[in-house]
Amino acid sequence: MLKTYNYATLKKQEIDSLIARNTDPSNAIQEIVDGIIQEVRTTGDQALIDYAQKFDKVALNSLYLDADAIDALAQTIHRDQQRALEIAFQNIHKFHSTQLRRERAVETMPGVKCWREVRPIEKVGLYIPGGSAVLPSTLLMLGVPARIAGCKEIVVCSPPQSNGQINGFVAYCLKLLKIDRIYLVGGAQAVAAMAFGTESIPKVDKIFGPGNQFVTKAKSTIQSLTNVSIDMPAGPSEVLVIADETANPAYVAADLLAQAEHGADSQAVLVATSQEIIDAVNVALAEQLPALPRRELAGKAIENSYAVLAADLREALAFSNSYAPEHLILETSDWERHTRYILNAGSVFLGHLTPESAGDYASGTNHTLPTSGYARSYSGVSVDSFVKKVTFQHISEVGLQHIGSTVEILAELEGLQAHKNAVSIRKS
Ligand code: HSO
Ligand code: ZN
Repeated sequence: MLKTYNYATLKKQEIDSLIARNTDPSNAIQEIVDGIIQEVRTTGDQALIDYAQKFDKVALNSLYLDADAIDALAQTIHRDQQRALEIAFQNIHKFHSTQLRRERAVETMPGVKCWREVRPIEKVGLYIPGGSAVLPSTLLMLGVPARIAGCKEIVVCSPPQSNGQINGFVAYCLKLLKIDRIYLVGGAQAVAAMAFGTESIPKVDKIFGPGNQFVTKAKSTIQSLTNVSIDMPAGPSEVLVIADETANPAYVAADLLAQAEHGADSQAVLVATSQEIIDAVNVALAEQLPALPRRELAGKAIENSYAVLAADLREALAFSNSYAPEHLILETSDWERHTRYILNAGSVFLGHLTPESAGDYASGTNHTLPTSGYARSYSGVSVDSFVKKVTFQHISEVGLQHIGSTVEILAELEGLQAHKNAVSIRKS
């Protein structure tokens, strides 16, 4: 049963506490992560082998699997599973390949030409979680845009299974992406290894990928210790479903549970335009939850979630914009008129036949998205995340005549004589 709040009677403070999520108030995680980072930084590969023993319960001979090992593992999965991964790969590729656009040069004044060119980030590190569910789809979501961007070196880390291998689905995705090595390192230690480099693992320029609280904390920590950047601060996954009287309660419940099964700390929020809808969704949740293999996790997540009763779709969207969900599903026949009011969301699913699962795997959009309210200011991962845009300019003789005196005056008013000279010397 979802706890229910009535939007009309909520005070600002209550809304603030409802939308707050994912904090580490005791700093306990930070302390553990700091220790791991320090250890990897000072003892490199040895620390990674020790942590594999401690956390993954495996004695590693080598910290990576090579192309032959990946090939062999990739062949262990069924043909229909290979096909499904190929279709997902193709759709993600199709959608992301339009994101590399060339911009036009701009002549800001006669003879003064400015433009931007796209350059790949040379070395990127992709973290593929192992934990309670192995997510080969995440490898596609990160690897495809990295390939399209043209990144030279793609370093992939994922925790080893107890047999010292990785799963066959991840192996098959590596083959689709033409990546011929995977490092068997998980957790905060993987992030530290890619940030500082070890004997085996190359240091990268940017680290991508979701993970548990330790991985997330490590990503935010290494930013202040190195010049390595990260895709975005990522917390537990979340969905907000908006439902009106046209919604099918069984579909709504299925979408909430698809989110809830990610982990006990996931949030699945329902915003509905009547109490009857909330009641019907609760009934459907009670029907569907017990049949799920991951019912324990999903049940806990549902307990930590809630429903909000809104007067209409506009009010529902106002709450959603404050919450800034990673995923927003609009389960209404009337979605078309409302999309323009969506301000803060990572990825949006429209109508009754568009489950989040489609975007999680195969429709083409990326599933690496801002959580914990960061959708207010961050976009999800795309080809943009794997490139820089470098500005260029060229000034001709005519251009220098046009812009010269403006620069001279501005340099002078800032008291920077050498700046002024750099122009004057060219004019005479
Ligand atoms: N919903 C997750 C992505 C995912 N779901 C992977 C299934 N596999 C975060 O967007
Ligand atoms: Zn998912």
